Amino acid sequence: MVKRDGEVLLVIDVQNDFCPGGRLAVPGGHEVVPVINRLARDFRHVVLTQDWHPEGHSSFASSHPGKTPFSTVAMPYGPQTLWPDHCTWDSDGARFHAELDIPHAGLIIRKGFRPEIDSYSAFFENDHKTPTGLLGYLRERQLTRVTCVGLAFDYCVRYSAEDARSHGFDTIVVEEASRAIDLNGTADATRASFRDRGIKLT
Ligand code: VGL
Ligand code: ZN
Repeated sequence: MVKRDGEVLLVIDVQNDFCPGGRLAVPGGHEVVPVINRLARDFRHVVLTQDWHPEGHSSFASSHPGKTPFSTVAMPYGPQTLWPDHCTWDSDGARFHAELDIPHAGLIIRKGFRPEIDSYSAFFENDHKTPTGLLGYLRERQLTRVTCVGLAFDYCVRYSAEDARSHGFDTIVVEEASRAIDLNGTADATRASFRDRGIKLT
């Protein structure tokens, strides 16, 4: 059933590096692809995001001598988890999964391209201030209900959904179309946060 005009599907970071074989593989990450392809057919409006980092990005453990992936460092904007190098712009790992098939997607938002700041949310970078432009796009297009899917459930999907909700969008996350990294309990913490904020989990 085709959704009404105010609805948008936000497809987060379905990129090779987040799928098995990639540099920051999310368990079962590739399994979301057919689910999202099917879901997308019901939406007139689809936005894709792409994690898009320069070489030597400050979120990479390799940029911090002596640090290992999945540890935390203090950044000017707050604590930052360090990751293996991933989604370096124009690399194969940064490309969308080859089977992602959403030709009618109207916008691709790239995020994390500033060397000194990471961006989980599709709306704001990790300082919670630097905008990606998505908020203005959705408002100008009069899209008021956001359905979030993709990778990873407990990072980029979580922060995108939370920002959508806190800016007044009716917000839904389809768990079957998402997979978690789950670093020490982050998947459960995400479900609890969604409950507290009125984000619907289906
Ligand atoms: C993501 C960690 C680092 C994500 C992106 O897409 O969830 N996670 N960069
Ligand atoms: Zn990243």
